[in-house]
Amino acid sequence: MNLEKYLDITPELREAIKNGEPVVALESTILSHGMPYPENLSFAAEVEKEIRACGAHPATMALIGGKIKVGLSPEELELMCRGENVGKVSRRDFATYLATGKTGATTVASTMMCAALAGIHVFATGGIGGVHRHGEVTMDVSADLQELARTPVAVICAGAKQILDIGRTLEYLETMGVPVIGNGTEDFPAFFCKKSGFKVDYAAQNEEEIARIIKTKLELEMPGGVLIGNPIPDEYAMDFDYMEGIITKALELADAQHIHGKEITPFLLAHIKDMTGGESFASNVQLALNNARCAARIAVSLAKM
Ligand code: PSU
Ligand code: MN
Repeated sequence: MNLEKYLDITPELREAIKNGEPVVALESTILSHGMPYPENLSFAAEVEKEIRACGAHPATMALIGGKIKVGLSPEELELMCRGENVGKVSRRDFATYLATGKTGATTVASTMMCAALAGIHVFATGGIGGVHRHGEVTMDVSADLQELARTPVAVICAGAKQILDIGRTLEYLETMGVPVIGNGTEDFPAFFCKKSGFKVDYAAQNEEEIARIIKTKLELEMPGGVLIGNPIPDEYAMDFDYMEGIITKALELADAQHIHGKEITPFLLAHIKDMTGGESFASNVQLALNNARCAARIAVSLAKM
């Protein structure tokens, strides 16, 4: 593998990874395609600050100028947050973007690829992609799930949005052998809501226990990741039925406008945000910060083992 040609790791992260210090990977699709400018810029700064406050190094990923960027400069963060001519890169798009030098924001799937290539084991995001509603007909299943089946990176998320078929998403993960662990909860969370109506495989007591599970899986050299469901803090949680109503409307709109493929997730996210006003956005920011803290604590525990 001619990795050095493509991999561009900041000096800080290169040193940290070499020394086995805790590092938390972050995605850039959440910035470029999930949040408006300039709020995403404040969020990007805040999430990195929270990770540092917990004693870990943040590593935001992106594809820029034919390079896999591990850790972004302030200018690169600005570029990703402005999101002009920034594509959404999943595994399928990875080589094309590197070969053409196009600017790409990384999804959960491609951020896991970047993390694994750089030697990072822990990654914090907001929500993962999954099996879409009616996915059994459309076959729209996010590449995030397949990546969790193959790439050894632990992903800390607030579950999956109700835009997805959460039951089938969990069935898929079970088939693919991906452990789904709750951080102090038996419920698999539904992003804005603490409960989805579905259970996790195992309710871990705390981040240290989660780190032990990740460590064991790494030592066994089992392929694939671990998915950690970390529920949104109480004070920011939203009503499940209220969100169901909003999401049904957003799905109807997508249907009427024939939105398909990689466009559907950003389309639904943007419309949910418009229809709920600022409320869901504030919740989105808080759950992502909460996941970053959880991931940093896991990374710190893992580094000690
Ligand atoms: N779900 C969210 N917010 C997001 C995404 C999903 O609630 O920002 C983004 C993530 O980057 C995720 C991607 O990896 O969308 C999934 O896209 P697709 O369904 O096209 O695989
Ligand atoms: Mn899809």
